[in-house]
Amino acid sequence: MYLSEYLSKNCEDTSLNKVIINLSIAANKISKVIRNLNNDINIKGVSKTKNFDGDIQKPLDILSDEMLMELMRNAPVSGYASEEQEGFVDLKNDHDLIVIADPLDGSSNIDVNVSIGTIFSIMSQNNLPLEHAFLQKGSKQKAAGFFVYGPQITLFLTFGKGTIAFGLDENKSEFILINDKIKIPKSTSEFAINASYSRFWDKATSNYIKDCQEGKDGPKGKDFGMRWVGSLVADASRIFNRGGIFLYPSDKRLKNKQGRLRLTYEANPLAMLIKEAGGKATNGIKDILDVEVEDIHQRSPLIFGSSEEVEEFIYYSKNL
Ligand code: AHM
Ligand code: MG
Repeated sequence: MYLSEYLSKNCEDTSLNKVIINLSIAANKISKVIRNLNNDINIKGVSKTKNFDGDIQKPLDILSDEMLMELMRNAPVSGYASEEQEGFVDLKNDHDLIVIADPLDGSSNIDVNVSIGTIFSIMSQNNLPLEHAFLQKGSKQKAAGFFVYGPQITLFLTFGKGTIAFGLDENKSEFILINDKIKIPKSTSEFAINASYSRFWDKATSNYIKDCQEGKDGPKGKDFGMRWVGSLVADASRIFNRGGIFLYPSDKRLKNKQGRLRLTYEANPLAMLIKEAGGKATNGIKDILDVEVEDIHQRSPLIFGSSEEVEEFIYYSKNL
């Protein structure tokens, strides 16, 4: 079943449907630019600029942001915000929905041909001025999802009735239903963390990972494997498919004191998808969806995945 048909059968909110369809059109366009080496934008070594926060912006980051914004202008959306722009864009209309996006997550992986993606979060403006609407908690999201530009182009989507996966049929330029009820296994023996930062970790993370590594010989009593792509959408796809726990905790580096990943366009959409698939997402203390938002670009620790293992990490955080 195609995405449009699925939405019209299962989601009564026609405005929301239109926004999701336009996001899928943007993703289809972005994926084509990524895959086509015969264009200036994709050639290695083209100049890189920095965004307002000092992150390297590749031409593809900027192009993806522009493509998304263009398609949001043609959807019932009143405001758009993204990782690539400091403030939000007021689309100057009376529509109710707002969209926050990470247009190209994991873009440091473009040159090495590893999966990257687009993450999005959709909320109602709820009659708030836009500057307040963008600071609503993750629990207010109406829909969330991410596209993965990998060997296959996939979409993980939720509009509050479970988490669903679609894959792109490139001949027809249509997303087709792959799985209408993703269920993340409760238990897992696979963790994902950038272990090169271990010297900066807090006690809870250090002890938790040490116990995973001790495997059968340690308190957890089972062996663990480790996977880390370094691209949130790719690590998350794996977890939606076969379970696991992903950890990007806060650490002692000055710029990572509040974590590295962004709350509004990385942690919140991931947390809604995870919850709808039976998993859990936390900052170590609080459910991600309940964390207060003070800034569009606020960072947050993010730990998510199989519920039993995430609960165990929370236990380590609260008891150390
Ligand atoms: P980006 O949004 O600037 O691409 O950064 C987000 C990425 C995630 O995809 C990934 O999980 C993380 O940053 C990797 O960080 P690190 O390079 O510190 O391991
Ligand atoms: Mg990102």
